[in-house]
Amino acid sequence: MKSKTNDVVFEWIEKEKQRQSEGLELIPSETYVSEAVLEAAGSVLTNKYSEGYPGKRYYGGNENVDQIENLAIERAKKLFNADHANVQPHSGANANEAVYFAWCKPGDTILAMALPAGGHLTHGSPVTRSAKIYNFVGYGVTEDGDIDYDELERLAKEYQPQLILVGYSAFMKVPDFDRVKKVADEVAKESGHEVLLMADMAHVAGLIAGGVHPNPLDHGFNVMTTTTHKTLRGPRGGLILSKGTVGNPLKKVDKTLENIPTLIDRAVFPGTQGGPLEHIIAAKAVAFGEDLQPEFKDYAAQIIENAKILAEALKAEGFILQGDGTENHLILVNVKDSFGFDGKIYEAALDKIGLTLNANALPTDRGAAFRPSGVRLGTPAMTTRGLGKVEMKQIAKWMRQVADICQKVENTAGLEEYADELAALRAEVRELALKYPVPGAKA
Ligand code: DSN
Repeated sequence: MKSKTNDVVFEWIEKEKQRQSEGLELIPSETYVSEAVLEAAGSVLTNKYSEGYPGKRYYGGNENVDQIENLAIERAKKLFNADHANVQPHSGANANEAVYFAWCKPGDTILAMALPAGGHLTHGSPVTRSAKIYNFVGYGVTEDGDIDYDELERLAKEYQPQLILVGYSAFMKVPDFDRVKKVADEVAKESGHEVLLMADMAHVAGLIAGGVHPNPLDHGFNVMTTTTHKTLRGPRGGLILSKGTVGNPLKKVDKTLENIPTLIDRAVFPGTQGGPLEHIIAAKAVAFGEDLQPEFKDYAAQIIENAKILAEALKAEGFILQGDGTENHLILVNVKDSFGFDGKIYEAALDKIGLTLNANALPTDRGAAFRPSGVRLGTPAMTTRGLGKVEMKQIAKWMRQVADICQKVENTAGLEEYADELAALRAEVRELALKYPVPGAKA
């Protein structure tokens, strides 16, 4: 839809539509929302203040907003077999922050996957606010890329954390939730305090909703956080799901695992956020409605199938993969060991041909965040556009051709020498991309 105004902003939006349409999006945390999700996100609901919760607002005029937020909550609960859903977090970071705030007091210990192992910034990276408030202890991954469960158990027994977190943004295995639950039960018994089990499933929430990945809430976890814009194909935002008794968010409750739904509501508002983004909550409700449809199960299954095909094709082209493949939507390529250059130059070169992914540190990188040895890619976006087996193999071929160019240059500036080759590849990518339109990017 073309804007009716002449503001230059809309020229840039049109250019972004073109960029998205003419390129292939391989960033594993991105996908494309439906036109219905876009419409809700761009609606008049953005005009409304709704602090509080449905039926318990601090402003009048919320009769329509209440219906929408309740629908978002009910759909989210159904998708994840949860007793409670808080749909107000503005982002995944806010969702995580609210859970820590709901359960922990300053100085409490949280055991989470370390950032270099594939964890997330909000899981205790020293540069975050949470890390200054809580005592984060980090577990790692084994050589084959799985969670180091022995280390997790050893650290849990040693530090007796109040909260154990399973979650990640660069991890390609399916976690053993039962094993972590067993560790939490043992820590609770030995320490005498309850241990909150939290899963940050931002990357794989759509796979869980689609029934092709286990649901931590079905394996004894108390809380699951996620963003809504990754595999769930919703608007940019956060979501917290939990098991327990749902109480009145305006009333204080005891700090028990059973009360975690109410503790979370109070931690989101007024604990850590003000007015909810009801236009985004409406878009979440629309997306969750789409995620409940049978076709979404096909989408989720196809994401994994495409990822496995792409992983095998990359291996056949000479790429070394972390964990030697993938069990979900995400692939970590060790470009340094494969071809001798770093992830940053490879990211820049692929950008030039319209393949978008991101340079990413590998667990073996130490303090090399700006020149990491790997790149991270995935299939949620390409699967939404309808690409399949043939196209996955073609993408691997292009990636090898670009790798061959990168091997011949010293730095990003050196790519200029190969501008003609890169332009020819760019034209091939564009031709394929335009055959698979981006939902919502029509002229
Ligand atoms: N930035 C997201 C990702 O790309 O994984 C996580 O928040």
